[in-house]
Amino acid sequence: MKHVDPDDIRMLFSRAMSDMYRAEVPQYDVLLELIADVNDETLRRDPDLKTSLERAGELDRLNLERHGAIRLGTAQELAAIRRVFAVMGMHPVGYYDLSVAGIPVHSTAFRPINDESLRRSPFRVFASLLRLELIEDEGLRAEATAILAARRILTPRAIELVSTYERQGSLTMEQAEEFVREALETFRWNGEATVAAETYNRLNDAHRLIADVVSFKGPHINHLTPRTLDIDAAQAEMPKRGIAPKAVIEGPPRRKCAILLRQTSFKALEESVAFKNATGVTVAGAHTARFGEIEQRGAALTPKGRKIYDELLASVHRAVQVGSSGANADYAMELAQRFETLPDDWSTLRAQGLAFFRYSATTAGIEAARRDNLPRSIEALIANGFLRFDPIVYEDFLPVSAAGIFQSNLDGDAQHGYGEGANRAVFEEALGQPVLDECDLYARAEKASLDAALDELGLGGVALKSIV
Ligand code: OOG
Ligand code: NI
Repeated sequence: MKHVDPDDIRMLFSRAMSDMYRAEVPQYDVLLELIADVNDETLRRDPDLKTSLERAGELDRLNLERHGAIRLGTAQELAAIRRVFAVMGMHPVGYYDLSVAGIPVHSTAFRPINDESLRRSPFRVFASLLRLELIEDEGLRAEATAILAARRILTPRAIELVSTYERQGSLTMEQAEEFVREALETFRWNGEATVAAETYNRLNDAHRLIADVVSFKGPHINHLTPRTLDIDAAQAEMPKRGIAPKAVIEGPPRRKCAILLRQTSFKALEESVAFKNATGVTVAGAHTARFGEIEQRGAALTPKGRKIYDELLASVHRAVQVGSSGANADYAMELAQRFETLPDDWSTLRAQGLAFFRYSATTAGIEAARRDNLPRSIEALIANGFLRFDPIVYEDFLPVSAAGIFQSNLDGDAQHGYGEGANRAVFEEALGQPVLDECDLYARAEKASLDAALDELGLGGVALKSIV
């Protein structure tokens, strides 16, 4: 029997999620149209970009979503979801503590981890686990815990198919299609709250996010995020199409050499909810949680580069309070100015060891190798045009940006200060395995590309002067 590659299951799943979300959140459909228009216009203005995307096989999948996000209530749910995503070749990478930003969750990203899988379908899910221990009111905490303990977020058939996958090591096409249909049910919006309006209100008063996680049947997908080639243009275009964007674009400023991740979103929409009161009578209410986001990705930074990024960003945040009236233009200016100290050309970023790169042998290099005419250092190979390097795309998230995305959809909410800091060990125990280290993955991809390129040049195993 023919077995399906996890990459193909992920592709099926992300398409199904997209169709479902477009039907559920009409503004998201408008956002997708906007993105497609901005991308078309950017490609028209920049034929070189078009050629390079074409060469990389990126053009066809340009307007596909790159990520989504969910919020889970318990350790058991997180562990179960890990098994679901594993079927689709998505593994937990990175740990993000958001409690420092006043958000009672910690998170990871389930994503493909090798080059080929990322190329085929880069879809990933930012998954947060609610930290009930951060609810101060003991009674409310106990109530929320009991509500969550009673719910089952996976369908019985989804659980069976996950076990089948684990037993067989793969699924047949028929099983894969059924798995995607069943898994989709976990993330579907359901406007029937599992709690009374009165309970919802108390949870909501503790934190909007707590109400969002605890009051419903499962972890509804709360946004999907397509890729844009020009996030500044997309941000400017949103109000023109009746979409209210968040105040500022998160992440680094616009640069010649794009780094890490820039993101913006539109404000969550109010959706009607049916609450059931104690006597079984339905009461109409509303909930705001679901939104749309866009992202533009750049190069992955090394720990050294990332440290500089974090420090520069922190200095911007100290100087300008985002969200205070009139501060948005100041913020953008401050950000651009402070980041001027970070080199903005690929050669310097590489030479200083600030970003990760993928190396490849050039045609000239392969010809020179045939004539046995190659220098014996990486730097000289590059200088002679025998070895080329391209930035490795950042595939992960940024905690400060994620906090900004969360917060833009919790507006009106008082700032919460949660004293307790990160608790990675608790998160990993809930998950049932350690999260993978993103820097490790980039470093390995870089090394593998360099080894392969040197092999191609006949220099494999030859002692060379090192890269940086
Ligand atoms: C997740 C917010 C973070 C991102 O892209 O950084 C996020 C959420 O709202 O659940 O999606
Ligand atoms: Ni997001």
